[in-house]
Amino acid sequence: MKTINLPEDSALRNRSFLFGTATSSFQIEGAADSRLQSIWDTFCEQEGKIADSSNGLTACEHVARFKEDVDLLEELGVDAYRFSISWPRVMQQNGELNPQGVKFYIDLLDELARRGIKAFATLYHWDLPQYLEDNGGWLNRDTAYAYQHYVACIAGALGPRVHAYATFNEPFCSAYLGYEIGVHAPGKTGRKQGRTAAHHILLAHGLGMQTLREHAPHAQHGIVLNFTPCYPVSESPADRLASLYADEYINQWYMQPVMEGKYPHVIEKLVPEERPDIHPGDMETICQPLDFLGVNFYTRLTYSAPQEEGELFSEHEHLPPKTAIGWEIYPQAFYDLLTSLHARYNLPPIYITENGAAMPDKLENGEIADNDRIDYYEAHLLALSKAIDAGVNVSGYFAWSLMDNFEWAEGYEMRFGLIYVDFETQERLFKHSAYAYKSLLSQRK
Ligand code: IFM
Repeated sequence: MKTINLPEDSALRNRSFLFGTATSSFQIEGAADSRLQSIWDTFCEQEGKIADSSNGLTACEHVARFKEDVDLLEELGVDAYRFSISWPRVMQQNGELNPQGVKFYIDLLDELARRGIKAFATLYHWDLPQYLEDNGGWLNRDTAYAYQHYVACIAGALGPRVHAYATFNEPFCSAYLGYEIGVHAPGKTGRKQGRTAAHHILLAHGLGMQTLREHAPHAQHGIVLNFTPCYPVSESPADRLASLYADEYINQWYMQPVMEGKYPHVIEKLVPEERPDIHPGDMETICQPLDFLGVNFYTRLTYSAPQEEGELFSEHEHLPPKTAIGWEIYPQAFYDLLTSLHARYNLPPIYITENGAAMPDKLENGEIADNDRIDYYEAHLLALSKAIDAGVNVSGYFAWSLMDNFEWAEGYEMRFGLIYVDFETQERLFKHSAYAYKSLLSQRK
């Protein structure tokens, strides 16, 4: 069986470097009848939004099978598990906790603790309660305060069980994909909407950080941002400028406010009506000290000068080689990203909170020989190892994902798991990549 090979002296071969796997609530939990409706339930009900017309009602039945899933984590030998808390599962519409939902997470956390696995909980991984969306969702500033209330309630209820909290997972996806180009829930479009949603989510992050410091002082707190590094297609000044604007619009729009309390210069390129409404004090609230920065990395994109009036850049198709979801495999960008963030910002310790690949897995003779995924992991872990050698402070790495799950607009067609899930029978099966990950983890010194 293929293995993941790293140099003998790699920092990743040291036991002090934390390894884990990641999931999120809507993608795995199922048990939709015991929680409020979320914006993703509503989105899935609309025709043509999800590639295989599926939904998250059942998913991986994780609520019913969480003990079995924690067994799998233990068998993999991970140090930590990153999951998300479903706001619509733990809160009721009247603003009070839902005891049944809270009990599920307490049971999960206690089970993880029994196996010595650290819990990394994300407080928002895209499943906004639908009743809040009915009031404007992230376009409504009040949602940031509703989020703060939810954070205070759940952090208090879970007590000292959580090792690290992330306020948000990938605000770019919620704001841009959900409110600007409409390919994710709630499916709204328009630049003003996208920028407004981003601002309110960032505001909620800042409020959430303040609340976590008060209600969960024992834990580490941070945020998880996704980065798609931007490269110019040529060295021409126009292409380089376009690529810079793309980076500011897609990546730094979230990073710079969180780290430095300001939006990147590209905001000045937007007409005033497209800019978010920033109230006095907002940027200071957003810029809270972080215990860690979560970095999600999958791929890069290339850019050239805009073709049309009003555009800032022109984005190109992914180049080969690609994963099953069509994203370029370019591990050099992972190294470039980490070293450039390190050079530019005064960073807290980083966790790589997601990295992985959808591959065209084939179940043959009861096995999935996903050598392509093993190659992906090896190349990216190597890039990470080199970035650490170059001085970047990275404390841990989470593979996305523990198991195949509901891949948003792609439904169940894209499989990112180390563990295969048969969605008919809910049987779980270690892929060869899971054995390779397990072997890498067990050989640490
Ligand atoms: O499945 C998603 C996850 O929910 C957020 N980050 C990217 C993954 C792969 O698309």
